[in-house]
Amino acid sequence: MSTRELLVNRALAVLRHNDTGLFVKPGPRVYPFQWNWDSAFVALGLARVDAARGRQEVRSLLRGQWADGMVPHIVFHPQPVDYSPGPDLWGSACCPGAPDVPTSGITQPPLLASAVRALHAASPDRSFLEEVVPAIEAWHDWLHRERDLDGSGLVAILHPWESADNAPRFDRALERVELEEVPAFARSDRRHVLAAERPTDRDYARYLAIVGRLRRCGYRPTSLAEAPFAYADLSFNSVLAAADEDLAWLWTELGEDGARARAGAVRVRGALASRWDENASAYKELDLHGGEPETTGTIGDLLPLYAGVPDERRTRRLFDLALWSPARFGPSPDAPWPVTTVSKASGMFDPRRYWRGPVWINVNWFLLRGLARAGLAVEAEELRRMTLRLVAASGFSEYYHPSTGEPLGSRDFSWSAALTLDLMLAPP
Ligand code: 2M8
Repeated sequence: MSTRELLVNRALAVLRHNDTGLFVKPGPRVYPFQWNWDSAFVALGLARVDAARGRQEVRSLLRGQWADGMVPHIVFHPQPVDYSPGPDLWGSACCPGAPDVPTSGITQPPLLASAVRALHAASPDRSFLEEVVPAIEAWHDWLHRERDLDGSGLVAILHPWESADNAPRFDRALERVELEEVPAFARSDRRHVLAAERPTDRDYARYLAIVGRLRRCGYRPTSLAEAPFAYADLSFNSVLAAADEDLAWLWTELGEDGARARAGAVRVRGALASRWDENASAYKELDLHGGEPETTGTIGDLLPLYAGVPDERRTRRLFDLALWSPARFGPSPDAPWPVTTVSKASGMFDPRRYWRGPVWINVNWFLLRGLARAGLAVEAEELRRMTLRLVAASGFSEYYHPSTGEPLGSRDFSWSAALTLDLMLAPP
């Protein structure tokens, strides 16, 4: 068997092992329920090998959709596991419009339309589109309506769990969260992953305080000002812009014009473009309760690349001076595995701790897709090659140490396996 076939088989084995029959768990022990964007990544990978199973993944995620359109970040399908903080924290059963199955009350980057596009392109199925496209449109409408940021085109996230949990860009906003109402909590993640590779208890106290505040208003604050945490996250918005385009494409497959989704994409992309910072060669994030837009030294500052936002000149600059810069996110003699999720020039860079520095396969996937889309084919191919070398050497881990390539976090992580299938079988 060739090395290539071996890697494909190993990736398939991880997905099979994590498959509960109803959905694919993000990781075998740390993450035993259905997470939103994890399932979208899984469906993207399955599009390359088993589109029918990919469609099932989408259907089971949509069972968690709320009446107002939100697709939650976790769907707690009944599982015989001990996971904390779990469904009791969220209390979704008491919220108007929540589905029968318990879920969280917040959402995650809306990658689903892009996954459904990949499934349909690989294996067209009109009746599946008729079933899921209106549901996905309802979710996008909800985002543009409920999370609208002053008509700017951007949407806000209301919890770090809606994006890259403990990324340093959220630190200041989290500091302002009041702690009085934190319920007692246990952390099941600690049983499986070293504390040094996970968010701190201090972070968790704030995550739970935000949930407590949001829960009291049924997770639907009357305004963003009322939310304890509100952030114009560029990663989330970039995924939304690309997914709005993909949703418009899906509508055209159904013989409709997809005008609403297409207009959404134009608005988000325009707003992202206006965040360009020429000096930093990156885009500016915004903490809604805390001042002016600014670059944060986290990989989120570069994610508009995925949505095709920078023109050729800006893409070149972003690549040379930020993404591939050895002093910032790119490979360097000390940290040869790209791409770090926090700039090495930042005082916050921590090569082991979750979203504060390690390499993530999904981030590399977003970036190399963006490079390919912008016409930097050689650069995209280099990042693809190095990403595949990393998984071949270290397995399908949740994240990796940028110096040693050492696997960190959950082992046998589904989206790392699924995106490997996509990178090997459908290179951009
Ligand atoms: C991580 O988030 C969960 C909480 O939702 C956790 O830290 O326990 C994040 O990486 C998130 O993006 C991901 O969807 C989830 C499951 O892989 O894990």
